[in-house]
Amino acid sequence: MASRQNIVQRIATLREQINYHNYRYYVLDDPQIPDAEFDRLFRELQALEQQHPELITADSPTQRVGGAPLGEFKPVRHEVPMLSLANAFDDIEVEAFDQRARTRLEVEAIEYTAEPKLDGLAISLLYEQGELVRAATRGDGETGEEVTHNVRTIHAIPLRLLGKDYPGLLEVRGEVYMPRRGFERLNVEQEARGEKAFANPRNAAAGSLRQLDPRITAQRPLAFYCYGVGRVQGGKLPGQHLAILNCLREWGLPVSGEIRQVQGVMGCLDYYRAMAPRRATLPYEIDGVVYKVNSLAQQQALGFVSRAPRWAIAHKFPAQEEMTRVLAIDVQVGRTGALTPVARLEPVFVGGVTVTNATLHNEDEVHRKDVRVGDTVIVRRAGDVIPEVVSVVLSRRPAKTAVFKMPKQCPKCGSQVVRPEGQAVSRCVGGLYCPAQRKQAIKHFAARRAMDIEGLGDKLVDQLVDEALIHDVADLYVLTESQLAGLERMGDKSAENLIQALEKSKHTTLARFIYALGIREVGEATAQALAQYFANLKKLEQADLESLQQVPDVGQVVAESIYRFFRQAHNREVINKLLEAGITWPAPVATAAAQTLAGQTFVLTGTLQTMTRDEAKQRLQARGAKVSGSVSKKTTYVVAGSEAGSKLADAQALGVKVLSEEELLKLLGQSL
Ligand code: D41
Repeated sequence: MASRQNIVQRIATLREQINYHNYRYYVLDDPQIPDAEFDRLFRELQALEQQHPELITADSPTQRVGGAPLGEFKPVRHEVPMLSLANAFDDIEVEAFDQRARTRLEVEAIEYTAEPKLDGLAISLLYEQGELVRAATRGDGETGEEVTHNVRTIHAIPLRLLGKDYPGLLEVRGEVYMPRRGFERLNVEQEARGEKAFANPRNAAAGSLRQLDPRITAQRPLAFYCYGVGRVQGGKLPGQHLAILNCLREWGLPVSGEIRQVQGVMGCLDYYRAMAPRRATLPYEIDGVVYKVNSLAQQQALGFVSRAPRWAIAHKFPAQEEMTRVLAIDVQVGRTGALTPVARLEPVFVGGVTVTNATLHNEDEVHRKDVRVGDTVIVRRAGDVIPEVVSVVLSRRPAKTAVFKMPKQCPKCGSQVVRPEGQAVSRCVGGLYCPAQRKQAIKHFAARRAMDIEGLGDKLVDQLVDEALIHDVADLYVLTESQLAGLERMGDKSAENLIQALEKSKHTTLARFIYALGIREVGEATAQALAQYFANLKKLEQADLESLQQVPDVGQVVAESIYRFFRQAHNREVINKLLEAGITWPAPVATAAAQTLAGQTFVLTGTLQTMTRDEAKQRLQARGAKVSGSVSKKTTYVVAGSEAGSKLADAQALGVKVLSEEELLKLLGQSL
């Protein structure tokens, strides 16, 4: 058995190793061992501590989450006040800041540090003899709230400092933030739980630190960068800001890798201009950069005014969020018929551009945010993405507003709008007729595997529609050579060729024609199955949902899409025009089998020897039978193959006659 001395030693070694690897991972961003190895060390320590609870210390890496939820947050007075930062919104304000500082210091140029300004919340960490003993929010700078229990759960924050040469008492200051990816993941989880999504990473970070139950905070992807120190006793720190941060990093505290030493105000502005385009690609949100006088002696000489140092300033990026009013909510129709609600806004300057529209994504989004015409909303433009409405400022909602309703008719063509169950997107069923979908539909119609109209490329379709020479696919067949020859980049010869290609395309097959119609959910294979089953366009047009579902591989969704397509008068009109234009296909070769099984309903179960169930279904249907998925009193026969399951039992229970495969073949006029 291991001696107590050995166990004490092993626990100390494990803690040291875990702290070191945590440091490699969170501070240096350069892990040395795989996660699995780290987990192994961690579990070994956990096991030893469980066997020897008297050896557990508060700064052990296993002790990040512990204790019961708090009843309230205790106030903490900051002995050295946490100052605020003055803002500069343009170069001129930065130059004025530099000018004031140079005048006071009576120097030609000042050495600054430049660092990103994280959009999180400022906190203070108190280390005594290297051990984290207290964490507090900034509050009003004089008094904050104690959040030690929550801050301990943030893995980037060491519970114990590394090395030995840190001051006996060290107050570290920095920003707790939530990286973008963690924020996105958290919001997905929040919505899955039916809870409210956070409007931005800053709110998410603040909300996560303000939890009374640290177990909740522990599940939030929080991170931390330090940007300065407060109280320091029992040790000396260097005389430059950047050198101090480098010390903090060596003691295991995370410091941004983006901090630079720069010369004079030009150095500051260069840093700003280099950072601006990188803003969207950083793994965390920043709302500007911060310039600080590097020399502590100069900092001291400058002092502060009304709680803000004269030696530091935040140079803000243009705001990414602004408030404005919703003038209208329009619905746009996309290429595929998808309807997107868009908020028309009173023009507002956000993130460096004037925004007049913001997407509302889909019907559910509008209702979740409850955006209404007349509302004051917060709009956001992050990076280069499309501006979006973040939330409604409810306190500013005018008296009479109406809940948004998705139109029942397409705003472009008046066709029916449908939203399939379980889907977020509403669509116009206008298809061939809807102008928004027309170009797309015509391109599809002309495609090689559809009507195969040689020479009718995408650009030409765009031109023809834009010049109003065609409105639907049927118009293609009344185009004249002279109309075509008049188009840009179109010679007499190509016009003649296209007319010939159009003539040639009139001789097609029913399957190609059905595919060319561009019915949603109907690809080539389904078009072929439909052609084979119905053999005749009129029958397909008139088919009800039930008979559509009799076609192999056609389920409810596809059947509904086909059914709806043919219920649109416009679609039938276009089809008639096409037929009048002379589109033909050979009549079905095989004359339909005698409808010997008409009026009978079959259910197939188990494995058949001579054919698949799908083939059996097709052959039964070819003779006029219906094939159903479940057994009822209306079922004529259940055909049971080997390993037949519950359907066979259902048949026996309901007294439905059961057929063997041999008997089925006899009915089909064959033998085994
Ligand atoms: O990244 C930040 N949000 C940040 C905030 C930063 N990089 N540096 C900061 N420096 C200071 C001084 C100069 C006062 C030490 C700050 C803040 N203050 C600050 N954060 C919230 C209030 C003040």
